[in-house]
Amino acid sequence: MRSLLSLVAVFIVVCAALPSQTPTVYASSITVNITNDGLVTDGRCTLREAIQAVNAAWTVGDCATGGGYDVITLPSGFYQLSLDGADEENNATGDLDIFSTTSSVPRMLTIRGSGATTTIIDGNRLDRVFHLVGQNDRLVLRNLTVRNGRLPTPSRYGGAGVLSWGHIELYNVIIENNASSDVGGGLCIGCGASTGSGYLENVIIRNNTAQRGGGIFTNQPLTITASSIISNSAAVAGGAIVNYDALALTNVTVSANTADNNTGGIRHEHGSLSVLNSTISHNTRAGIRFLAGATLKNTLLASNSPEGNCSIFTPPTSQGHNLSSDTSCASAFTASGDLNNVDPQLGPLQQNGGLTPTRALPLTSPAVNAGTNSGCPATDQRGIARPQVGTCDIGAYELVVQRAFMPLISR
Ligand SMILES: [Ca+2]
Ligand SMILES: [Ca+2]
Ligand SMILES: [Ca+2]
Repeated sequence: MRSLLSLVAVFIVVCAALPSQTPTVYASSITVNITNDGLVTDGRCTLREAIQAVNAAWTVGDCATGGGYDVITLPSGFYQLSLDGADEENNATGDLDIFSTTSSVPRMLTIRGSGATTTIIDGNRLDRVFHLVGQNDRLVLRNLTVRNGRLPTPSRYGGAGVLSWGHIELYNVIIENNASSDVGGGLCIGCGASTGSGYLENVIIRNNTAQRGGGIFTNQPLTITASSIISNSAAVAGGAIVNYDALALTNVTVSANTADNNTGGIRHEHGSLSVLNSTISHNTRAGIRFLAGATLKNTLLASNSPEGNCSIFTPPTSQGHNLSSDTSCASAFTASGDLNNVDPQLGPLQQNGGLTPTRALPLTSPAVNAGTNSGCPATDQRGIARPQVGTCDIGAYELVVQRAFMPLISR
């Protein structure tokens, strides 16, 4: 026993000595083998038991022992939560609470599905779905869908799909059909705690609803790349996103979001906003409401109405080569390469290759080859290499010009 205790002590010292917040100690891999919800010793390992094993850093139910840098593997299937209950952080009922206490030693959990369309975690409209509670911890979700979380009363902090009080990373994830009666329909970073941060890559946030921030509400740093925030709605403002901290978008499509009061697209309330090679289009009210400092480059805003593409209270800084389909951005889009009142001829929101929906540019679009290569990302939202034909396009989509096939004519 003493040797075990000293081993544990050594482990803790080693962890504490690690320089970054990335734990490198690999502890265990837990494979869930039943789609049911529950905490019952019955020979099968549920998702809730697997998370409990990670939280306890020990054996719980019928799952492998957790602790350290854990990986939970979720085979393809429909995982529907069924233990009703709310406002508790111990993973007993309702939302799946990850790292229920805050530890001074950062921990990390990866939950890995088999694919965004094949591993589905359904909240059954009982409570939110995932809650990262540990403020120093990291949760990585890969290759899965989070849907049908529901927060019927504002006391539940917001974030009906996912609420993060620590650092969260999403890769190839769909967050859809979640409903918050407060803020953050799909995702909330820092709601109720003002801690945490987020990174999203190849993520689709769609059909989520809230009072403010239908898709996302964040009061902490958030970086989004190669993702689509689409068809979300807010009863008040910020159909796609409400931001209060440092928000950075690269190769992101924000489209078809709605708000009843103002700003169907992005309501930038406070902090900083950086937008690079993104497409903000076809949102109701306004595309972006600028209430704090922002920078835009190679970014396309189109058909946001009736308030226009830009709703300017604090003027944003153009870093050049932005395009607006109307004149609402003209006071700010005065840098080199900026285009105002120009129709980009966007295609419909659909799968155009890659993992997320986009709006394509036709060859005749004035956005094609109108960006700057300076600071242009290496690929577009779909993963197509940039630049094509020598110059980056404006927006999240880079047009690949196909050479016409010239048939050999035999004489
Ligand atoms: Ca909770
Ligand atoms: Ca819970
Ligand atoms: Ca190009």
